[in-house]
Amino acid sequence: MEQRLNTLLKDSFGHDLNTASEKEIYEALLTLTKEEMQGRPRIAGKKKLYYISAEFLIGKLLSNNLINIGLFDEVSSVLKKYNKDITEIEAYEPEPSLGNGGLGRLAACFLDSIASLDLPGDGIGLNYHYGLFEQKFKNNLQNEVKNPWITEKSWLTKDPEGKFEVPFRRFTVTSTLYDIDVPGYNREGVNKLHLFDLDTVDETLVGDDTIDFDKEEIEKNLTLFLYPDDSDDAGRKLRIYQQYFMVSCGAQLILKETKERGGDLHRLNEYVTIQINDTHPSMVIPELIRLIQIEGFTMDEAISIVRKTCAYTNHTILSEALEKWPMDYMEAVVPHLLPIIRELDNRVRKEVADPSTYIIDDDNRVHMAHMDIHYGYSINGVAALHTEILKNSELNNFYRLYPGKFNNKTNGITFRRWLLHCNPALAELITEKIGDGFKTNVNKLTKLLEYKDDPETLMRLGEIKKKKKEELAAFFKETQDLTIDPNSIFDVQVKRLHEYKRQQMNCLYAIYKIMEIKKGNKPKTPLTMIFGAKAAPAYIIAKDIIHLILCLQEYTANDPEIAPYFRVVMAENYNVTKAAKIIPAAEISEQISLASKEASGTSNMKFMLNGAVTLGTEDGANVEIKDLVGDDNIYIFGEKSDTVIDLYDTAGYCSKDFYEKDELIKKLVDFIVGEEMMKLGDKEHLERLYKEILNKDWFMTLLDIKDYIRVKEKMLSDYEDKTAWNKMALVNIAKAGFFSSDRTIEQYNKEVWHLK
Ligand code: 26V
Repeated sequence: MEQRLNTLLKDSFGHDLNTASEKEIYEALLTLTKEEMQGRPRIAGKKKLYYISAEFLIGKLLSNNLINIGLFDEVSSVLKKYNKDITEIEAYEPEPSLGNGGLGRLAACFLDSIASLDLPGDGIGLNYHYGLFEQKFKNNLQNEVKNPWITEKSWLTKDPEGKFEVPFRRFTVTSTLYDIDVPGYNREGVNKLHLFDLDTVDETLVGDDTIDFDKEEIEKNLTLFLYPDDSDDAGRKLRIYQQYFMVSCGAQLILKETKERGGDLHRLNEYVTIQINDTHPSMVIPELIRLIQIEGFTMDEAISIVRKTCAYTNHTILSEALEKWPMDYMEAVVPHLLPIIRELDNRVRKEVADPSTYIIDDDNRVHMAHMDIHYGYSINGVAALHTEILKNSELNNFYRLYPGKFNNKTNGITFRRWLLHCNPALAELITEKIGDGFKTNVNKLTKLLEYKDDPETLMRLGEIKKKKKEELAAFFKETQDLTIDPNSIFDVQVKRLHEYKRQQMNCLYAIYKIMEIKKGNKPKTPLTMIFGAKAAPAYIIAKDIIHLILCLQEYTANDPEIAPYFRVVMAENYNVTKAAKIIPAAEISEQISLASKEASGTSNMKFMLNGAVTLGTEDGANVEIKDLVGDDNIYIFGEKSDTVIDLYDTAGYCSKDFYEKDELIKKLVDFIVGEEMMKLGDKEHLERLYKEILNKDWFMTLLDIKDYIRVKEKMLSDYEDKTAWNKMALVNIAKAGFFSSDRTIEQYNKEVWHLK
């Protein structure tokens, strides 16, 4: 290894491990790891999975790839010999910006697990040059700038087999394909993540420090950004261009590979299964039907083949996130799909009496999820409660038509990244206590329960947490010049910014804490509230909430009565890399969505695995966490999903009533536009947020705020008994095995894909 690295360094830079810079060492390791993976066989089998997704939030890959191919320890010790640290070397790797939140990170965890279970399955997505935006804070506001992540040397490898013609209404483009190898943990073979792109994309369309660009020139802009602004017609059409490009390339690749493997297209479903990750790739259904007809099949045959091949995962019940594309937009972009979509709709109309399930609605919009459900063979939710809500309310009309198609696959996370890599000291302690069997069989983690009353183990858990808190404090100092106290309680909410996730409710708690300290009720142990979140650039209220958090950050840092006891901080540009630093340092995991709205959540699982205790509503996978750890090891508050669904059905929630009837609530909400905040913040933003909460509050913050405060206060007072706290942490770690994405993938394979 040492010699190989030295040779690589010599050949590329004329250096060796003594003289090379950290960046050069990074590049040499990148080359070495890529070579190693390229020498490995493709995972094969008669039937192959294609996981199509608009997002793959893969994060940095160096350490994780080294862990999976079994070279991490060797590389680390060679580097150590030269006084280098692999984490510092990895700092030179840019984080690919190919996703937004949980949906994209889930796709990445799934790829890791699919390869680790030795199942043949590739990802199909797009190679966005500037990805999602990079978040920058200025004047306590979020600014968005482009996020160039593709450097000359990267994990991408051009694949000459990836040239496909994709026809649009007015022109045809030819794709280029980049691949990233996906190695399994302790496995011989690799799968691939295929990222399609266009050679004609022109990065100079986007200036420095902005995300604006000319939306008209599709051949130049198609793969510049993930989720380009869709607040105008051109933006919405661009999204259709992107989606069609992705699925047309994907479908052509799938048919080509199937034929190469000697597969008979009549029985495509015996060779291929396609998992549609949310509705962004839904056009793969009509596109495959189109392509199969070109192969000489009738419409009837093509439909029947595709119906047995595609499966759909639903990730949200929020109606604004369930895509419905106007027919005239589709006509303008992909007119050749319309006869097929109309035919699919006509067949539904002939068979089904219920108009609410039609694919094309009265306003001439195509409901992508409806197409998936009628013409896919499986539909799944991502946590037990979410699937029940789909079956019993949100998609009940479909469930009654196709009860057998509905199934649950509770999400999971890869323990390689979210334990072994991000918290090696914790992994070591676990190994010392129960052996390393848990690395390949996560259920063995429950053996840790034998140590739940062992003072030494509990103390060491506390020490590991403390170390991670110190590292995070140093990181905040270094990156944002923010001072936080590692002896304070770290209370963390990191996730996309959305009103249903209720970061604004957490802000109201911060205001409560400020008011209490001002009254003289100082906390025994200081508290640090840590946020991390990006808001969609056109989501005004979400950006107002960020503004409030940043104003609270400034206020708590500068008020001498508050600062020693309480701080609010917000990590800039929250991403996978930051998650790996923040989550292991967390003690309280905030999972406070309005019950019924968070399909699953996956950070809740990462926190649990790293020994944080959940403060949450009975929503998404929190419900399953609660069932596993028991009521004594989780803090639950708020109204349940049934009540919430009822309140929506009856329009029974009025935030103003809560505001007017409760003096405390009134004070908390008024603080947003009070003297302190107005001095630091922008009137327009703060007033808009204030009015939103007072007059609308669509996600019912004020419904749960009192119970939230009550339970959070109880949690903070329980923290004072460190041994009891560490015991809760231990139980959470021990019970986290269920949330391994290996378990999720095993279930997909057994119940949906049937690969090997
Ligand atoms: C997307 C958007 C985009 C435009 C603004 C409004 C809006 C609202 C919601 C969404 C969500 C899209 C789907 C999604 O990301 N779902 C997440 O999927 C995770 C993986 O299954 C799951 O853990 C999260 O609970 C779920 O929110």
